[in-house]
Amino acid sequence: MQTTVEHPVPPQDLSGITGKRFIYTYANGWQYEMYVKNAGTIDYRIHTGMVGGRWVKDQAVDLVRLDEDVYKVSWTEPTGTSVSVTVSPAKRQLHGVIFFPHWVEQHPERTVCFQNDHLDEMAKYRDEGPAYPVYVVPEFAKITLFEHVGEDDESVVAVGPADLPAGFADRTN
Ligand code: FER
Repeated sequence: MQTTVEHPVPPQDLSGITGKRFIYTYANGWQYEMYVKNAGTIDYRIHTGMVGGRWVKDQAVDLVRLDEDVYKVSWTEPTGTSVSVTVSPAKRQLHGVIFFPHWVEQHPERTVCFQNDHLDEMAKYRDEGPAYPVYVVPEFAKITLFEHVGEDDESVVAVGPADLPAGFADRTN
């Protein structure tokens, strides 16, 4: 069905992305893992890159289906970093745009932790800034692993990147 000015929202069947875990490597070499826990929440781990070692549970996101096999996940972190990721599961392709506040570019190591245990600290850093100039990182990525693990499973992302079995992020399918 075509969209119209009165009805601009295309069909929103999210079953192709909810309950999925995927691991991907951006063109700049940064390797990430996202678990779409449900239609409004992700857990994730950052395996390598500027903030490699960082991991987060229960990040609230906006998730939409743009088209057949195209989804967009967007959110703002407690650090002030904003992210918008477009995912094409069947094509195993992804495009992310990360908008880092200036303080994260200056001190990326401050955000490398299990963020849920440091929410007050992150909010303090965010409010101290400086926020500007924003460091924008737009990159394509290849999805190297994509699997259905089911929704709302707290065991999918339960430990930090450093505490995973050897080779965990290198598995492909
Ligand atoms: C991603 C890009 C960036 C992602 C998470 C981030 C889970 C988070 C960045 C940050 O807070 O430092 O693809 O996926």
